[in-house]
Amino acid sequence: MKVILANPRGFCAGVSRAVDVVERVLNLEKHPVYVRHEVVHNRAVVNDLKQKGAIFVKELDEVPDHSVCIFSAHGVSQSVKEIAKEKNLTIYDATCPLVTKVHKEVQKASNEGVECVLIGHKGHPEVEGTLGQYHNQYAKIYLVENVADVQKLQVNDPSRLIYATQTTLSVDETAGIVHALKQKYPKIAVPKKEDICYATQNRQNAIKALAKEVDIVLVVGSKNSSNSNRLRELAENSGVKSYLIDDKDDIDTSWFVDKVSCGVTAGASAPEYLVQDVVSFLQNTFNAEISELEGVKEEVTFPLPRLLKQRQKM
Ligand code: 10D
Ligand code: SF4
Repeated sequence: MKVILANPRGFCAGVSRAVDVVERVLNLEKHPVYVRHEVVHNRAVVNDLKQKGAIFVKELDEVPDHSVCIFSAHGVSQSVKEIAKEKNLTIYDATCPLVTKVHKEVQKASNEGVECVLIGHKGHPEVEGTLGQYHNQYAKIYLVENVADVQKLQVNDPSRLIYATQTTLSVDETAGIVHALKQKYPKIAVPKKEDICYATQNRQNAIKALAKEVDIVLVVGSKNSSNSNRLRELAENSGVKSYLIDDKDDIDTSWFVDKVSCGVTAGASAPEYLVQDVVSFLQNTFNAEISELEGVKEEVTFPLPRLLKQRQKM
């Protein structure tokens, strides 16, 4: 069998930074380190950080007052920040700067009383955080998940309207939703820079190229990882059977009957060592020959949160 790896795949700059933040804070702080929500949606990453001492919680009411706490890469609402202040928590904010960029657009709209349509998945923590940037007595933020939601939508003032999106959506599906919004609200303002981030876009382009070359695709990523699910869907939409796996132990060898080529990629929150484990498994089981597609080189990096930089100098 042939195994072809997608490129780019795996960790994006926001995830690398968030994991780095947790590791550095664990080394720096003498007190227990709480993390609000899985810092990134990956079981292996979370288990590894738990082993190193991080205490993961769903909400801040599980965190004692005056503690040290990290916000996950997906970001938090303004009300979560207020609770953190009331509880006198020391916060290291691992929100990806590209999520913060979307937060700022939404805050600006809120301050100006411009209504906002957010495209995203209901209940996802990034969406909760972004919705929670909008607080205006007279104007609203609306969440739409698909074109049907756009058709049902009723805004107060179609002449003063913007849209924003979750950063990890399907580029193609979102284009369809944006098209429907523009048809219904011709004056809707477009974000200055795309909200779907570079890493999402690149990994989706890479899996599209990969799906043309293979007859089964494995996506390494956890079930709650939005961007990883989008990769699996994209491969399926290209007509290739695709599976989302946490690691090599999820592989069922019956998937490979009559298959001669297998593509492997990883979501933005899945570490490369899990991909390499999958590759070794395929090599050992099917005597597979390994190659990798060419892809765009990613050179994006983000600075550490200010408080962490300050405290590391002390
Ligand atoms: O579910 P998801 O794709 O938004 O998050 P995950 O933690 O899997 O990947 C990193 C993406 C982030 C933090 C959202 F920008
Ligand atoms: Fe940031 Fe994009 Fe990675 Fe999300 S997927 S953490 S927005 S770089």
